[in-house]
Amino acid sequence: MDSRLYLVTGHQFLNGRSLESVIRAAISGGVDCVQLREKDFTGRELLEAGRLIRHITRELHVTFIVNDRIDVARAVDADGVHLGQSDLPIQAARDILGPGKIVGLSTHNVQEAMEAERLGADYIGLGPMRKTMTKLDTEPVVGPAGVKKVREHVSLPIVAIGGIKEDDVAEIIRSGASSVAVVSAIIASSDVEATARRMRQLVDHERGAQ
Ligand code: TZP
Ligand code: MG
Repeated sequence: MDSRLYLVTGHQFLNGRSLESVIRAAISGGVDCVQLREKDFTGRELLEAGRLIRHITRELHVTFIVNDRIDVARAVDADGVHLGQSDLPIQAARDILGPGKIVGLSTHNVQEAMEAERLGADYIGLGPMRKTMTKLDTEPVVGPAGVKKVREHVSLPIVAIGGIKEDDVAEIIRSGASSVAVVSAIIASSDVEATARRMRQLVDHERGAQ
């Protein structure tokens, strides 16, 4: 899992644009991993969106991850799943998905991050970086300082998430994150491709300097 700019879906930000057009524009700008995360979709809606994203990401050679739903990930042959602390354990996901699939875990502190590494996660999500209106039931803000602390204890890829805007990217990557995950900053942008391109360039610039 060597993502640099990770897009998480949020249909509430589409504003009349199609999911397909927004995802294609984001990938053109430099998104290299797409996560399907739609908490209020039915199973059928998830399956339909998952098939669409699988089609696009396969064509464009981008990683495709499904949030929470291991069954949907398997049904659409996603590259992996992203699990929360209360979802099925990592090993159960591996048992269901079979070999070669990516399993990411949401973490919020050093202890959860170290446990994720011990349990064999492929990467960790870490957040929130800032307060965000996209997810209201978040843990306390971790911020770039939290990334730095976690980086001192784990060698897994760290995908920072939560309230990240363009101006935050450089500091977060400098603090030791491998990638930034974004919902609203890219999906709600009036120029998705240009925003993604600038964010990707910021990540590339800082990672090149590491
Ligand atoms: N997990 C922690 S914060 C968050 C998720 C899914 C939402 C991030 O959305 P945004 O719009 O990038 O703040
Ligand atoms: Mg979850």
